[in-house]
Amino acid sequence: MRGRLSLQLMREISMNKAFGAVLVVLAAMLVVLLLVAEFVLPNYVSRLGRQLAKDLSVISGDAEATPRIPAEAVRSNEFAFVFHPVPGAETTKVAGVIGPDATGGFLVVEQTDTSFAGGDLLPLLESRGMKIPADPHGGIRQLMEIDGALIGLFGLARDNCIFAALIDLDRLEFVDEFPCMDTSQGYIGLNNMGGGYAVQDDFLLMALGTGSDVAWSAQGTTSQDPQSPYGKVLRYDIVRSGQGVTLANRRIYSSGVRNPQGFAMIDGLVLEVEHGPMGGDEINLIQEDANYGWPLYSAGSQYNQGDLNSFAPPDSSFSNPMATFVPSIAPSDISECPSLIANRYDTADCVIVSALRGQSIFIVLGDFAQERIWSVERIELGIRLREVFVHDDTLYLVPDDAQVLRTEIHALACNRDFPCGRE
Ligand SMILES: [Ca+2]
Repeated sequence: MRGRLSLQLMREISMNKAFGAVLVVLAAMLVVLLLVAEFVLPNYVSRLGRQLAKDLSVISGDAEATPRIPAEAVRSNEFAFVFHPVPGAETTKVAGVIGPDATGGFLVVEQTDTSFAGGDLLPLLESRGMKIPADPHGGIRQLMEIDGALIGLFGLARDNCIFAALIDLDRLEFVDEFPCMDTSQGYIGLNNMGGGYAVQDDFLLMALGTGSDVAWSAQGTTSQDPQSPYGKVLRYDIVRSGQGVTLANRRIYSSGVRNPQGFAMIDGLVLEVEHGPMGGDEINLIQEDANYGWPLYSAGSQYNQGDLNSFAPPDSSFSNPMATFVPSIAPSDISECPSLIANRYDTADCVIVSALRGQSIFIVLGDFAQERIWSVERIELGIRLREVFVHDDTLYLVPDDAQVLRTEIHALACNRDFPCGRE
């Protein structure tokens, strides 16, 4: 009995030992798991993270020279954008960027530039009694390239007037000179002379801003004056000859624009972005004989909170914008989408809008022939952008006070037809 008891006791003790050993092993395993969780897994995760960051971060060594450029990938809903500053392609306040050429170089023309391929502009202006006014800011507002020929839209001054002119920068010759606006009649806004152009086979569409004050009433404005080329989209015939390219037969194509900033040609359609009043920045589909309303009909209000503009009821004689940005973004340019983005949204038309004040790019989708916009996605970059363009299917951005940015795009959204990570 006693022996049985002690055997039983020994069994129990042995079982307790075994149980204790199991506990020790379990505790040891737990410690190992905790150690793995504490040290190994994070390393593994961070290795993945580092790899992802490496894949999606700026590789160019020039990134530090322009610290405001996003150093890491900026994500939209379905894409990651990585920005590579282009060495040497510095910009401050550009009138236009041409390139890249075969060597990867860009021609960057600043609004203050006076020396071009054709020579120094100042003696030519002096010989005609003209100058580039410092206030309001004159100079080249838009660089246009037509079959390789470069033509600039300038804001110039003479006597008591300020006016716009087109100058061939290769031959340093005047192509067109626009009427004088009397500076004694109030503020003249050379900053409102705008820009934006589109080449369509044998003609050019070019926007010319109001140039005049941005008052709400028609008084003192030019956009609704059928005699004035200001506040209009102008059409020129492109004349090609052995001497190169020149422009002829200027006429008003459409009217009622305020301060146009850029054009994009999408499947033969011309889209324009312009600076409107506060809450009235627009995307317009540019059509012959259309009137875009300024200053009689527009969304938004004055920046000084003065008189409100008329936006209701719609006046059928004016064309509504395809979209208005509220709050204002100061759109600076508009471009076709690179194919990676365009293909992702292949049932939609696609453009990218850049913004100064908005410091963003916007992916805009819609049915443009029907003047319909379905979505506007804002991608904040935190830098003022003056131009956006696509060259060889690569998206380029032109910021203020920084280098031209080549944009690398990765698809984040994916499915069978649209694999992840395509560039
Ligand atoms: Ca308008």
